[in-house]
Amino acid sequence: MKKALIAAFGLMFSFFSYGQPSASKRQANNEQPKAPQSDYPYTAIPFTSVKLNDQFWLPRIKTNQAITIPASFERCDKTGRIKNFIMAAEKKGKFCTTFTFDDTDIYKTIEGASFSLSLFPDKKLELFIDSLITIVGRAQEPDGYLYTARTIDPLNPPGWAGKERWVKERELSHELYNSGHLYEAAAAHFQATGKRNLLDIALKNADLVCSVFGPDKMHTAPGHEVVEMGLVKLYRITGKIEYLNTAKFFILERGNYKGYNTKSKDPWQNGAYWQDHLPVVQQREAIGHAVRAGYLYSAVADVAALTGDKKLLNAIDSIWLNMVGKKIYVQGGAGAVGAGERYGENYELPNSTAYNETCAAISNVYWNQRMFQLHGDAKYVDLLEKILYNGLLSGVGLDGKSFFYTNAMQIRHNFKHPDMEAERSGWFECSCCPTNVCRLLPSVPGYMYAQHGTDLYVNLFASGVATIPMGKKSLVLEQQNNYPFSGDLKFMVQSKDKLAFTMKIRIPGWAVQEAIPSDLYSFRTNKKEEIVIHINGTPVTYTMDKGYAVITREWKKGDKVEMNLPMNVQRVYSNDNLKDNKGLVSLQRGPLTYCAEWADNNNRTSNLVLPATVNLVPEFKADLLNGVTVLKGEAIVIETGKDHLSVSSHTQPFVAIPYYAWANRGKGEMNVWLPETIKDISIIAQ
Ligand code: FUB
Ligand code: ZN
Repeated sequence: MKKALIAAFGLMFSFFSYGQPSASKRQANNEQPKAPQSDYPYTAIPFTSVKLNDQFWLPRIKTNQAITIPASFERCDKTGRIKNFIMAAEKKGKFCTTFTFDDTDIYKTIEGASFSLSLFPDKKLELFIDSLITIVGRAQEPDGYLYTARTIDPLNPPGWAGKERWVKERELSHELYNSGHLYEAAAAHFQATGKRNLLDIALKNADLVCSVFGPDKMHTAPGHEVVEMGLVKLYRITGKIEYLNTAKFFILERGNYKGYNTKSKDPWQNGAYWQDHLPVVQQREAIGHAVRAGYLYSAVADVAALTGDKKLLNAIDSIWLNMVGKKIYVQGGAGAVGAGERYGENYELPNSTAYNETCAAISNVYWNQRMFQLHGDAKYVDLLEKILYNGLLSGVGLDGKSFFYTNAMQIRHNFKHPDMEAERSGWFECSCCPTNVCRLLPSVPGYMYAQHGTDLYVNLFASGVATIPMGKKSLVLEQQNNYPFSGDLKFMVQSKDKLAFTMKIRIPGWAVQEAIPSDLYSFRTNKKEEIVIHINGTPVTYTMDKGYAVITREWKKGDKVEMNLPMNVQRVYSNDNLKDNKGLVSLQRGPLTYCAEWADNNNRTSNLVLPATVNLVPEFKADLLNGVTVLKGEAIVIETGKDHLSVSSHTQPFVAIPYYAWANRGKGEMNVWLPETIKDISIIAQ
């Protein structure tokens, strides 16, 4: 299989060889980034400083490089996404894909490939990206405009593009969305390779965008946010203040459009679909299209950090509280409603039609990381971890080339709904999710550590070695564990210099009986177990600060910190306001949400009852789903008689698997939530 893919990759490479990097490509990094006036107080340690050797993330990151990224480039080619750029360069032909944002699949895959190159250098991949960048560059118009949907045939653009540049930006065109993903890709590529070929294309486009939009220029709130985040990244690289100003301008532009019907409840009519119903500083609720929302909230955090704008900070803090308290599924999925791919009302979290777009989970990881960087509080990392291991990771199959666009909470054999995917697909007509996965996975090690003065934050757990600057010296810190299946954690100082600093190790909420940092979900028991920390074999006293165990000392080579996070099987219940979950229980162990899948439960799960008295026992199965801990017990099965006139029940062995691993063994039923008792039996057809 691997050989075949490498061969396919070689073919693609020769196919694109006309686009070899031009001689004008400049290697030099001659931009002099200026330090911003203010910034995030908590600085993330870059993913390139963390070398994983764990059994969970490293294999996935490698699969991403070996399988997902080549498959994604191949699919961009086969579906005509690359042809669009070639036609735009030649100014002839007809835009040959469906969506005006299809260019972004190439940008996102380049971004993911660039991140991946930083971890695993690969000359062939680097050259292939260069050849693609040449094609992208040729499609750019002389003034920097880059949008194949219009450039191919400007007199006959597809309907969504609008007759003229930017006229449909607010509702449909995605011109600035395309720009945003270009900037993000360019930043990643420049940082990975030091090459300016994509960066120069992006800067030329950004200069155009900044010359068109602004207080004395064109006023439009971008229809699909992400350009704001992208501009911030270009600002960080170049120090050019216009990029930051334009990002802030776009954020403040929201809520100004006068054409909405403010009385309407319809999010397209009142502007909420685009988070455009109110000025951002007045917004208090996670609302509208969930991916757009996540990118907006991330950018608001960026701009608040970089400008010190307190009103933006207040808004983003309130929106976060609303999201975590009323609008997130137990596995970290967001965006409950399929019509508009959007957040529902408070506590509107239906299981049968849960939408939970993979991109929404990804955008939520970006947002929570930024919230942590603003506040240094472990609760944001608790949520990030929940999303990462569950609602996001379910979006990619174990094979690395099959994906979910929506992430279901339950699949029932006789319930069909257009949004409910029971099977993964290799690609989608709107293929934002697979290419977003490409770029998220290699950056996972970048969420593990952060610094604030002499405080080192250990946020995520995975075996590997991190090199972290400490003044003029460096700390080399090794983690050894078998997370997320075991809570046995070891942290070893490997650097030779003695270093005085404070280690702040996140004690996950789930380890101290907190299902989520709100009252939306809770565990059955409140009994907290004390978490004992040993240093070099001796228990130490420590204080807790914002969810972190705080240990200050002079650290020396060989120092070993050990702790054991309790990995009890937890029964999770919902807030009473969440009506869809009345009488239902879900299961969690460590950071993992579990589900029951047909393959382990006699082909059905929608007929299972899991009484509160059932003891669930974890068991590691090395040969199942690439190695998972399953939960075993006994469930009650409700069955209708063959005569269809009687009902009976019996017990049956019950197995739950980690939610992220479902739908890797064919199509069938799945439930995250199960009833604990039989309250009622419906005999009305559903
Ligand atoms: O509009 C661009 C992308 O397509 C969105 O982020 C996804 O939700 C999908 O609609
Ligand atoms: Zn998506």
